[in-house]
Amino acid sequence: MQRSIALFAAAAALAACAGGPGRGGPPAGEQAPLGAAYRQSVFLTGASLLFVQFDADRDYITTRAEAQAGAEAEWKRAAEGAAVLTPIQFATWSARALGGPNLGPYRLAFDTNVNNEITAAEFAAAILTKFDQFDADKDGALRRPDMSERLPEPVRRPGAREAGDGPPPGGRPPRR
Ligand SMILES: [Ca+2]
Ligand SMILES: [Ca+2]
Ligand SMILES: [Ca+2]
Repeated sequence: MQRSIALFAAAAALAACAGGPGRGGPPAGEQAPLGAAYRQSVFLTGASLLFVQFDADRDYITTRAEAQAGAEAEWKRAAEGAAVLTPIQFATWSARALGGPNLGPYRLAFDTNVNNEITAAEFAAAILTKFDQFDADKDGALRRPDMSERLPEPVRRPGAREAGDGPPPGGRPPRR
């Protein structure tokens, strides 16, 4: 008898933990968009690290002017006096500034003419292009929520089990 009570208590404690901090936190009206955001797999890339770094006056808002000045300063750090960045130099900078080659933005986003060299102009343009992508309301300012990105929605065809898995079952008639 004692034992089963103890087990029940442990199970209840586990269930409470599983509920997480969301329970009893913000009102339901505020919680709904957060839940939706999690379902849409929101993530941050190396670009957000840059724009946070470029927020020179630390007001949690990166203006386009701050981004431009930041890009110019970052170019000097990345190029270390060189006229262009080679792929190896870019990889070195990317590891330091962006957290590595897998977080993006990627080298080809900078090397727009694909000649294996990144110029100062290409470097700044790539950063400002990313700024403009993030700046959805086009007010020339990025706030932290603007910097999160979402995984693309998986393409689901009616009747298909998984994308690229062949024709949907029972869909088209067999080939003759
Ligand atoms: Ca700022
Ligand atoms: Ca180039
Ligand atoms: Ca904005």
